[in-house]
Amino acid sequence: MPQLPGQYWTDSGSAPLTVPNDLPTGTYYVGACADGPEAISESNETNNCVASGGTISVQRDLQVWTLTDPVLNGDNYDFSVRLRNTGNPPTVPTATVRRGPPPPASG
Ligand SMILES: [Ca+2]
Ligand SMILES: [Ca+2]
Repeated sequence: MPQLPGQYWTDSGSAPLTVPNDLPTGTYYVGACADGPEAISESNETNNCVASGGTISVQRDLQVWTLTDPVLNGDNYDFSVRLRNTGNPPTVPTATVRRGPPPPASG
């Protein structure tokens, strides 16, 4: 719909915001830009973007919560691992099985 001079265009509602897993931890804001693709030539290109007043905190903390000892079962070892994200945003953790000496104790 074409915008007449001085008219407002409103888009409201709720949209999911997916935080990429590789986004470093930190504090972020949400920005909105008119003419986001910068496809429209304007008399003032410097007033197109606004940042949210509130911020999003990205503070993931994935942990191995429990790990059972491996039990030989035929040619395989069975074990169980339980992972936990104690931070935010929602993150689907993945477990990696490694062999070798145990890692140094933490803390
Ligand atoms: Ca523009
Ligand atoms: Ca503008």
